[in-house]
Amino acid sequence: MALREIIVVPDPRLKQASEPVQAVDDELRALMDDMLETMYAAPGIGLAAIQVAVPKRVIVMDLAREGEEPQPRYFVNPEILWASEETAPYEEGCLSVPEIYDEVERPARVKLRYLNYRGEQIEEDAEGLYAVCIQHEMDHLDGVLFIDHLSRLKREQAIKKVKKQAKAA
Ligand code: K1U
Ligand code: ZN
Repeated sequence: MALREIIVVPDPRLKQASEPVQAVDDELRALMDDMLETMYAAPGIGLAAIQVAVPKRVIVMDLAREGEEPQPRYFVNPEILWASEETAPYEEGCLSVPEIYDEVERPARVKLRYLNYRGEQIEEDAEGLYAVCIQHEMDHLDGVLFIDHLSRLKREQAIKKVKKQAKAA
């Protein structure tokens, strides 16, 4: 396993749509292993492949709290089959927009279909932080960042702040 570099705004690769995966094979599992290690090291609770500059429709996630057993989850070619009309707000962050947090309103519950680490097709319902995180990560697969859900002013301020941090580093 290896740590990969997480790309940050305004890197144009974050705006590109990712390609569907053709096969869940050992090469893809090696990418998912690297992504999980990179996500834990950041630290974060989710990561899309494009954040490590790989334009594939792959996501990793672990929503276990500190002190709990790790619960790694892997999503290949995820699809949202249904989203609730009811929405819920959540203060989101993103490893590709470091140190910026803001409230985003999204459907409160979704039904998902995806392939897991073994390539098996899974359908399940998500709510709470799971629903927030999978929608945030699936946005990445379509080149959408959580700041794209904010006003233009807030988005431009966020990018300016990240650029300033990068210069100071
Ligand atoms: O960059 C990402 O896509 C990961 C992002 C996921 C996310 C967080 C909050 C709402 C929606 C999606 C993060 O993991 S940001 C870091 C973070 O939330 C966190 C880090 C350490 C402990 C707990 C949370
Ligand atoms: Zn993100």
